[in-house]
Amino acid sequence: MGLNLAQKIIKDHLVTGDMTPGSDISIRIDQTLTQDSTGTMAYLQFEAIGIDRVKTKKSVAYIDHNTIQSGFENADDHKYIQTVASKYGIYFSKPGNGICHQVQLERFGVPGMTLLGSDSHTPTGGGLGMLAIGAGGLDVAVAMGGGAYHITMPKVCKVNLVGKLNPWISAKDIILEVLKVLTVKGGVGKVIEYAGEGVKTLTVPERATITNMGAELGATTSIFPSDEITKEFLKAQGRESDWTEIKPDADAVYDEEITVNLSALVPMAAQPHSPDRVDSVTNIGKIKVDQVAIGSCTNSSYLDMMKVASILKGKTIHPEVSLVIAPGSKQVLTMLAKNGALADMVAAGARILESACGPCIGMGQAPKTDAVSLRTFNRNFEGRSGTKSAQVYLVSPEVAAVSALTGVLTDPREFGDAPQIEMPKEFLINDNMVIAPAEDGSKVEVVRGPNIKPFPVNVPLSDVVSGKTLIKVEDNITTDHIMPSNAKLLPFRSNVPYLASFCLTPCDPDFPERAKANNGGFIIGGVNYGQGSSREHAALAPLYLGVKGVIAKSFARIHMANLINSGILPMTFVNEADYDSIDVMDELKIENAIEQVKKSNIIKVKNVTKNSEFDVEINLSDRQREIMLAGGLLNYTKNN
Ligand code: MIC
Ligand code: SF4
Repeated sequence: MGLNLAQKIIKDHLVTGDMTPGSDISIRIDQTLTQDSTGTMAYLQFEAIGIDRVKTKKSVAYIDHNTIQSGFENADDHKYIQTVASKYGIYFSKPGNGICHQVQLERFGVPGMTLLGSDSHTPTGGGLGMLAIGAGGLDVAVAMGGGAYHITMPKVCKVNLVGKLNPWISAKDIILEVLKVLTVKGGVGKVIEYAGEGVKTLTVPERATITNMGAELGATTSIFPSDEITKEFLKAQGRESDWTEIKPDADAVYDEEITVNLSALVPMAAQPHSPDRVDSVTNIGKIKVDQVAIGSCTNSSYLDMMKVASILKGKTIHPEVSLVIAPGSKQVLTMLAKNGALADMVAAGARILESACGPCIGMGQAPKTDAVSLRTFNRNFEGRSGTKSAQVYLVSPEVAAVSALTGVLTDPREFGDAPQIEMPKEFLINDNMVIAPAEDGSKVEVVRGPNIKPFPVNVPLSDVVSGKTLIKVEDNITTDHIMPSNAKLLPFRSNVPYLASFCLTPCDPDFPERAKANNGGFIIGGVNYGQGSSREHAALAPLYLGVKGVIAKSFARIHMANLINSGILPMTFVNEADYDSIDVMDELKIENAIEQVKKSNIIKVKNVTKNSEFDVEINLSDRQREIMLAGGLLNYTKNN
């Protein structure tokens, strides 16, 4: 039986386990990446593990999220990351060099390798034929130390691409279509593997847009084959020697399959407040637009920016629209500056931002009250823009640029001829903002500013786990709800005690106080609890507040792993109706917890207040059970 692409790379990297979907496997990690908002914590944890030098083929630390320096905090964290990187053998990408995923694709990604990143959009590397996975910082720290990465062997879902995109339709419309079909939980436990004739019609940056936003499906990762087009891209990046062909066997078998006809796609938008609320731009209609934001790791490549510049050239944006553009990397920005496209954008009225995440994570450019904001980004969760009442629509660069001119959501096919942009034969290569680590790390002094506070570490599991129900939330709660991120809070990513006082406040402003007053307790969640980002702060802040367990209808992959890594029990209802019987402030109790976590899949939970009992499932591997007993991955790693 032939292997598909994902299975081939997993097989090449398999350390333990067998490749039956659903079983626990561990794989060797070739490359890691961190960014600054998760990186500070990841490196503090790496230091706590106590290894002298990273053991990976290449590890890179990026500064791209916390770039607004309205106080000393972000700059302190940058300095910490720069020095810790130098000491332990990690390349350091300076602020201004670009968004981690864009730069990793351009300069470091290698087909067939594994990449683990402390950011949920790490699967961008799948556009190059990498097995690129997002994880919590502690998992990345362990991988940097040479530890294997543990996952559940995913199912592989083939997305068969047929036909060819029509003018004005772009890669963003493909992934929006896939999101419409599969929804934000449709990818959980799966790798999304793209195949079919349509693959050949897509450039590497277009493929990367698709694999990037595969994160919104909840997928373990997404991947394209590495073919002649990949080779051309790497050659243009001066890295032809990094290329190898990687494709599925001719008789490869898949667990699932869907077909997307590229020729039938139309311009799409994801409506507020979920990336899967997708409809065509024509169906949504000509709503008035206040802000247009172009950039983010989804759509900030040279190709995307050139399309935008060509649409804007010689025109002026609508008087009532604020247009902001953040090119994805220094490479992209320099090329735009040299060929005049940047001048066309500025002349049209665009506000140019540095090459960083920026408005995508609420780092500036929060829209006005009740604004309609069109964004080429990947997430439109409520409040993520920095303005709770804003209505964010996710669109392609084409829809964004044309709408910035007309002032209303516009189907670009009304606009005339689509821009024709060629992939450059040579990208402009200048890696002078990537600092190589010191040869001898022992001489490097790690600089720690006052913003860096010790992070919480759990204690081994106790035999009776009890506490109050502190909050009960609905389906699809995101990590942006659990641990909000914006220009005011991101500077405190290395200060969990401070962050904890904002934990879950978008759902209930009193949650942190209630948790403290009751010495912690339980969180009750709905379906897909913890979707979205990889931020382990969404587990560390609850840990700091004393949360002992989360009982949900189902979990998102990375968040569940982060809960386990923090020693917080993730439990799912055996009978979903039990969700309805629990009220906030009910006292819950698990007796004989150590024995139950060691041996059983089903655990009995007493609702002391209601004088009743219900069953929950803990779907844990043997290793995860040991991690739970030890009180988290750090304790477990130290013990072993
Ligand atoms: C995001 O897009 O939500 C982030 C900010 O990049 C996060 C990481 C973080 O919270 O620092 C992610 O996607 O993992
Ligand atoms: Fe940055 Fe946004 Fe991409 Fe997250 S999704 S890495 S915040 S650009």
